[in-house]
Amino acid sequence: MTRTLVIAAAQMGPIARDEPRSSAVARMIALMGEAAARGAHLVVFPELALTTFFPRWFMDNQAEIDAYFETHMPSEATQPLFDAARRLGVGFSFGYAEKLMDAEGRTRRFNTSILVGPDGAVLSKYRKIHLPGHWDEEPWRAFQHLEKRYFERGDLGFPVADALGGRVGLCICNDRRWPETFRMLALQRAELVLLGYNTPQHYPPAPEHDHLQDFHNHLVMQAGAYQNGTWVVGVAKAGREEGCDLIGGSCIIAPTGEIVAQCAGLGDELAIAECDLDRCREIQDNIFNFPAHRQPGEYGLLTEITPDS
Ligand code: ING
Repeated sequence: MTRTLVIAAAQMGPIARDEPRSSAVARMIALMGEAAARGAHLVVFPELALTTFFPRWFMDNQAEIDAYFETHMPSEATQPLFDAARRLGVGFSFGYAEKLMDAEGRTRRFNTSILVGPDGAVLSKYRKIHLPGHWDEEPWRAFQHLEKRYFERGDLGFPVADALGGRVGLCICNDRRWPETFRMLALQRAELVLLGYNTPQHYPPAPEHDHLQDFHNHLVMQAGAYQNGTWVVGVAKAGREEGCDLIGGSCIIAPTGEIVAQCAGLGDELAIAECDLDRCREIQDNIFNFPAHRQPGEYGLLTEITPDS
């Protein structure tokens, strides 16, 4: 009996600044229904899937910023998505802006992703650790990237959950560019890594790399998959969103690093593949058999905290 999951990468096109959550959720339910009809067990949605990518604008009115955050999950707006998943019997993951009051009474804000089982139970939660961009308004940029201003660094580590018959890890967008992310998940025996992203075609600090964004997107996810022997599902919020072109390229990647399914457009679109979780063994028992070949005693620098690390 193989542990094969039919997984759908559920890419979403642009979400307008004034698009209500109910509209984004309706689009997600439509994608989920089509995925279930095509046999999917798991549907993966993008980062910050409920609203437009608001870190592209400088805001200093906290109430205006907080309008993009969820204070409960499921919330009134997302309850229909949880209900649809339960009705269809599918698991799903998606990203959203999370706002909470902690035990000390402090307000916390994170760029968050959750994995929800077919029964509607939240099986895993991750808060984005690698926050790209900058803190202050930088008017020279065609658009801002203020994740460091609007979110705190995640405080849940890199979680791997027993879910859907396998070991499932979560990360978000910029995390995929850092090899440590995939290695942290693989060292906890991840077999499947789910991530969403909002990635502009234009990268203001290095516009000479704009034509490389799609290449870098797949490069880092394919490397992460192969070097750790995990399946990787990367899902875009894509298209021209409030004048900012976001790349697509949502895909499902095998533990060999091969892309086995990919979205072709920049709108709401599914890419579906049968993912045999046991195929991780081909890599994790051989070329990247950590106990046999990895040399952590030589890697001390990797976790040293120095001014230039
Ligand atoms: N977006 C981008 C990402 O890491 C970025 C930020 C774009 C970094 C291009 C470097 C180059 O895909 C988010 N949301 O992290």
